[in-house]
Amino acid sequence: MKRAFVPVLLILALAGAALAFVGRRSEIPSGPARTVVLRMSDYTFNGTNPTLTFEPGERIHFVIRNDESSPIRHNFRVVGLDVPCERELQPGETREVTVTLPRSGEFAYTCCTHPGMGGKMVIEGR
Ligand SMILES: [Cu+2]
Repeated sequence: MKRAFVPVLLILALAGAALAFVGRRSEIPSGPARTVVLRMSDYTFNGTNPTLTFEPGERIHFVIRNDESSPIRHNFRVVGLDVPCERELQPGETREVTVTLPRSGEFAYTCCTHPGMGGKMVIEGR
């Protein structure tokens, strides 16, 4: 009697965990963060200061690298998100920061040292 009971409980527990996981995935993209690489060179991000688009509530792992070939220092921030200016990056240095985005909105990413250097981040609803 006891021997049959334990596997049944185990199966029920596993099924419950699977359902909970599926339910969560349908609401918000979760799991590992998506990596977005931004290279700072010639006073731009990725050459063109592109508009970056994201999904609501997405988790993003930003990798910001100073790729200048001359001794120009840069400093990354996102206005309106919890990504403030930090210490300046020397050429070759990298800063990594992970954020969970809100459900909607538009934000500006920029270099604290060079205010004209930067672009837009747009969260696209469905
Ligand atoms: Cu800069």
